[in-house]
Amino acid sequence: MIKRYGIFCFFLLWLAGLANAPLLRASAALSWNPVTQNTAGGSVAAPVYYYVYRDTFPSFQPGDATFLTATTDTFILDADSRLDDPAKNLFYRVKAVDAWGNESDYAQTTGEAPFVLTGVRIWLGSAYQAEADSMVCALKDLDLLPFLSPYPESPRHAPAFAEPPVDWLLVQLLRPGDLQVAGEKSFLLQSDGTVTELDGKNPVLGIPGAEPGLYHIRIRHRNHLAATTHQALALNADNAVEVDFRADSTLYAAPKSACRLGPEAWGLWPGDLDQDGAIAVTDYVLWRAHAQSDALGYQRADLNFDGRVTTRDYVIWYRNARRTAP
Ligand SMILES: [Ca+2]
Ligand SMILES: [Ca+2]
Repeated sequence: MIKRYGIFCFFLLWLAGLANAPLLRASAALSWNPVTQNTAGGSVAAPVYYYVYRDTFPSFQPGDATFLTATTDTFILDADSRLDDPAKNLFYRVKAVDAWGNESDYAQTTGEAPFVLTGVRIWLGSAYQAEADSMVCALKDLDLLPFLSPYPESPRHAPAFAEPPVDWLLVQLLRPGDLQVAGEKSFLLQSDGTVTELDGKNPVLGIPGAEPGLYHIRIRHRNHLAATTHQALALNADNAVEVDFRADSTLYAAPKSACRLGPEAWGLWPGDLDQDGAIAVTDYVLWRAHAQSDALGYQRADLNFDGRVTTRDYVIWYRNARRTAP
């Protein structure tokens, strides 16, 4: 029988001056309460080892690829160079294993920044195919999707695509009231509408920078109209609250921001090339500027995702500009 242990974890980040280094280097101290008894109140077979796992996003899965160290101490000092990178946050998980191989649950994920978890499903208007009830994107087959996120607010880099996604998305948390961005992160959109981590599978999205609380979720795509949840949702760091924009138009804050794609399918309107929140003449101007070239590539004005900017993209803009006009 495997006995379970409870374990609690603490995290501290500080800047340490190295003797011969003129610059301050960041270090992270991670400590936890020792495990002394199992959940049935029995004693623990010493020695107890603590396994520490580390990665750059909060919803990472502990495993061989993320294993950092095993120790009988109840703390570690981490000096990974990524701690010095303001664009990256490191997160840690710890579990205890006793001499008999009994394991604790993982302590709650902790790290450089507070975070909340969510899950999002959504369709992109110009990629959705009603017959298949999924999205197709020629950019996948043409090998034109970049490994670097196109959103400078969250410049993530995917090492590789196991299965090419439809595109990159930016998930933002907006504070109720002033609607300012409290946290944002780039993720990948899969053809079934699921937004995932960079492995293309993990649907739990960790948004760093935000304490647990109430947030509107806004989904941004580089050439579609953004959508925001009508209601603020109570998000936390333990369970991912799921939002399915595909099935319910009442989820959208502005009724016109929900693009009807089928009897019960909703998604984002294609056409907001300049990302100003409207499909208007300024988007047409951008389209026209890019339509001068016959270049094949990952282009904002390519609304139908075939790799080129042509009149087919203009037709999509024209149709949607009329429908979404105020
Ligand atoms: Ca626009
Ligand atoms: Ca096109």
